[in-house]
Amino acid sequence: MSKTQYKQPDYYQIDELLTDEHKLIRDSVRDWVDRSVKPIIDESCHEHKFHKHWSRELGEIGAFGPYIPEKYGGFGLDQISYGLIMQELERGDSAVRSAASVQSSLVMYPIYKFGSEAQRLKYLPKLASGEHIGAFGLTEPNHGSDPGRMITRFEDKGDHYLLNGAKMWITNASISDINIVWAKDEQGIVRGLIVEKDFEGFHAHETLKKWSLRASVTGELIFDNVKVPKENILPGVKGLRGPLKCLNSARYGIAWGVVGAACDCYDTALRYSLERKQFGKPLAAFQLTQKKLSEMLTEITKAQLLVWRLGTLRNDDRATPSQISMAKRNNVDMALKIARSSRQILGAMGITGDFPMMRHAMNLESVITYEGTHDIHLLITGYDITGISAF
Ligand code: TGC
Ligand code: FAD
Repeated sequence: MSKTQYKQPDYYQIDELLTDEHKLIRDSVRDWVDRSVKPIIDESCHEHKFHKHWSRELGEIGAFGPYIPEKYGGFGLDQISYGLIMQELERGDSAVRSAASVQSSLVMYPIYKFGSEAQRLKYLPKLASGEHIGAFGLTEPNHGSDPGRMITRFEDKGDHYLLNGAKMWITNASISDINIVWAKDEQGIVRGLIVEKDFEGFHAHETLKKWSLRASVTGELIFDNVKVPKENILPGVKGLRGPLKCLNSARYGIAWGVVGAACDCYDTALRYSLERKQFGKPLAAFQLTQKKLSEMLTEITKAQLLVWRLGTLRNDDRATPSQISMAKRNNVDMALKIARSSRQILGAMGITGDFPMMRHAMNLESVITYEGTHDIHLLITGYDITGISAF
């Protein structure tokens, strides 16, 4: 089956809700994925490799900071456009969407929202073009779901800050040029610091042997008495709500992205089931196959409507963090179930790299954990409903 046969499911004609510009953006990212990701992604995963040329190309197609104003190298697009870009990238692979999520929502967004004008002008254009890669350090070896208890600290040494601690499971860790590092000051208040890769005392190591997101670089950031210039603190935010606001943007992108992975799995399974015959009939003729396909399409359609509505709320700056949590949780779970179910439709062929299901399923095991686990997002909804924190 050729990649160009891909037909995105659109059972409720959601395309009619998109503008011509949205469709143009989506189609151009889809073309890039078909040209630059699909042909090499299986090999990249086997080799545990994120291709450097992807970064420059992601910059060229507008996937880095699509909603950041053009003045800073971004594209000034709306939130639906951002979502559509993430959807197309994750149809290729979650690792490619991760690269764009981290760069856009976890590195460019905090510099744009909380940075000084000098920081914006210095860092954003090179991040937008893909010349520089960014990373976001919140999680620590002993603090994942509870980042408020982080132990990474910095002291005021008069003409600079002195940073000590470590961050773990950080996307882009060993390939990043700049890192947004969340650390506590001497009063225990969380602040954001921009740590450049050449600062003395800063080390990064890649975490290898992952069975998930193999085409993404994940690693550790270590700060051993790192001297951070005072102008590198993000002046516009104090407290845990700083990193959590960045996560709202990234979680929103994930809620869209995983729809792309689910559509890729569904589309592949549908076409395979129409071609492959057993007992003298196409697999698609069996009721049990039709049940699987019907349930997949129903769940994809619900997920598509959820993110479209969330995008319109975000365009009006009205989406709440809890609404974003609900969409992230629902859509990742939906995509993971579809990856597994569609894999079964292909029988033994489904476990090979000739088809995308196993790769998507393995990736989605990370996606259901990072940016807040499945259960943490459920507790966020529970808190919102009841007013009682059950963390
Ligand atoms: P809590 O006391 O509830 O809140 C502390 C302050 O933050 C505010 N807040 C938010 N603000 C904006 N957006 C949100 N989503 C917010 N959630 C909370 C809150 O109002 C409060 O503000 P203030 O001004 O009153 O101080 O904090 P808590 O310690 O009880 O924890 C809350 C919890 C569990 C929801 C939160 O910490 C959480 O979301 N945990 C999950 C951690 C997580 O998502 N980590 C992600 C790391 S980055 C990552 O995974 C990148 S993967 C990248 C990729 O490759 O794509
Ligand atoms: P833990 O917090 O130890 O949780 C373990 C289990 O306990 C989970 O099932 C969780 O749901 C459950 N649990 C925890 N607390 C509660 C509770 N109160 N009630 C009920 N259940 C609970 N982080 C970054 O900062 N930057 C990155 O770029 C980044 N990239 C990542 C890339 C990958 C590939 C992965 C896998 C992770 C990445 N992370 C990153 C880290 C990620 O955000 C954390 O793994 C995640 O927040 C969960 O933390 P943890 O792994 O320490 O699990």
